[in-house]
Amino acid sequence: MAFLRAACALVIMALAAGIAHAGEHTIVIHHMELDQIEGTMRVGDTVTFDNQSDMAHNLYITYADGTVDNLDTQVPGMQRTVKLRLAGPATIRCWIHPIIKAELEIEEQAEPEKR
Ligand SMILES: [Cu+2]
Repeated sequence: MAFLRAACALVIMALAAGIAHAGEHTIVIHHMELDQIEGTMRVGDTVTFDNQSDMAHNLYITYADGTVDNLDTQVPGMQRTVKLRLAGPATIRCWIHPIIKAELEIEEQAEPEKR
């Protein structure tokens, strides 16, 4: 019985950890560059781009399979949010300013072991 309760507690803890893994990240857009990307990005995480520059941007993210999520135009002061949907290397770029480019590595969702 005690074993069963312990196993149950483990499952609940694992579930809670899984929920906690759906992280939220914010990346500030400066004049012509993005903030450094920090922390581990995982599938299911949301990334909010905060345009603190004085010009409009239109970011898009290209996933490992070549598919694209377009964030549409964001004028100064506007935030746009994207939910990461595929693991692997990805690239963030701006349609308007090809000089803006950031690489990121998206990890699988709810990976139990930590590096
Ligand atoms: Cu731009």
